Amino acid sequence: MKKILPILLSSLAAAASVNAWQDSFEGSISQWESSEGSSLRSVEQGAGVPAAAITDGVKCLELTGTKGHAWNQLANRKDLTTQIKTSTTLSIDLYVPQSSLPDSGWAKLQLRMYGGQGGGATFDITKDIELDLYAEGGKSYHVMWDYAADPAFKSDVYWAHVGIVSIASAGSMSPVYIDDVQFSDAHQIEAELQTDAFILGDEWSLIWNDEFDGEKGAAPAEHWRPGAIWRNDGTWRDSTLAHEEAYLDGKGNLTMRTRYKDGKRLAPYLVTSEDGTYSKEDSITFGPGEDGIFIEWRANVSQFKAHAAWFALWLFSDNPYAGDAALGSEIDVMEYVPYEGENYSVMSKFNAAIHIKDGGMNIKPPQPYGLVTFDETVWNTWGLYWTKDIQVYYLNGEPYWINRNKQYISTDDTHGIRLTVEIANGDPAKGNKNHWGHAVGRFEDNAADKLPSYAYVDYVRVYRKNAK
Ligand SMILES: [Ca+2]
Ligand SMILES: [Ca+2]
Repeated sequence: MKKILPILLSSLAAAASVNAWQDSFEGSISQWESSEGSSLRSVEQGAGVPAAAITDGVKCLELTGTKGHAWNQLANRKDLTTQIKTSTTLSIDLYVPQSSLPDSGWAKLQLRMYGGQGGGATFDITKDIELDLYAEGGKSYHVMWDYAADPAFKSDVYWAHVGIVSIASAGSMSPVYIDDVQFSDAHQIEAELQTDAFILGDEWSLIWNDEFDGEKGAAPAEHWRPGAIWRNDGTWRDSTLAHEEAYLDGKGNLTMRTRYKDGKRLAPYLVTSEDGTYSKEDSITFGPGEDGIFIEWRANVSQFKAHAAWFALWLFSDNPYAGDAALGSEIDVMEYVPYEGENYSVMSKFNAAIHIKDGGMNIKPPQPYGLVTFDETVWNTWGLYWTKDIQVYYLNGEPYWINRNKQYISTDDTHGIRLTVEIANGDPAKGNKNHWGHAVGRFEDNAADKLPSYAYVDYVRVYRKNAK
């Protein structure tokens, strides 16, 4: 017990302050520096300031640029080295009046962070915020930047600065407003969410599950339907939809097999809903509801080693990428993309992400490249705790991603659960790389010990927090 106690105490202390540092511009702004081409002032509610510019308290910071359309560092702050080194995430509220923007062309703001050990910077990283020129009157932007996940970020520095830069195709780009600047550590979390043990309490109920019990070789239950957003010929990317490649193993698991047979790359792709293609009666969908939900998958990819294929546990809306971006979000809890080359291996890593536009905007866990390390040789359990305000992603009961970025948290209940295998051969014109950037070659050229490949799922369980 003596050995455990200090760890327990330090984790409780960490949980006590989720947000390590905040400036809401209610007091002095003397630590914020203007540049040659900019000026700063604290402004108050009323006083001609757009109401949406103040998101915390009664004041915010107004940044005025004088350099026209050129690159312009509007503000800089030099006293946050410790916060930068010990946090992972910078969040900031921005408000940009439409009158500050060019009539056409483009404009963006940039968060900039740079630091070093001596005179020169050893890292200099930025996050772009593309501004909407056509938002009537102006627009608010709540920005979260997991800067520590940027591979170029270095925490072993003696100094580090944070700045705000404006760049536009024309116009003065001013004024713009900022409020509620926070540094936080994405690994810190409220005490009750530090493990997934809360689902065992009286406040939670199991509302849906599949334990995959049944006779060996039997098809999975009917609520697992074949993916339907496939081409008319039953193919998707380089795979052929093969529902019969998903079957029970007779020991309480679903087997998902992928193989090359008769010139086809067979892949099972199981969904509980699809793009409105299946009727409401034939679909099962989930979302955070009013009180929160927890979705849990137990799976094993130890026999899933074929390059050019990947296995995923995820959720997808029936109204994908349409209307309100958050309604269409794709929630990739776990994507296993086995690959090992001369230079690197991702055999022991999985990918996670949220996409709110197809092929476009996404966010990832705060690990480098968004990749989470795990033991791919054993069974693992993935969990998603999901309310309208937060998503916590668990691996074997420990959070690997805490997403508080509400822009990327869907609040609707239209998300079907998916267990999928997909295949994309390498493109000879691009060094045989697939769209993950891995030089996978062709699926059918995998060594004999990798084909067929198998992923196994022990269960999928969904819990809902009881209404108060
Ligand atoms: Ca404020
Ligand atoms: Ca089972």
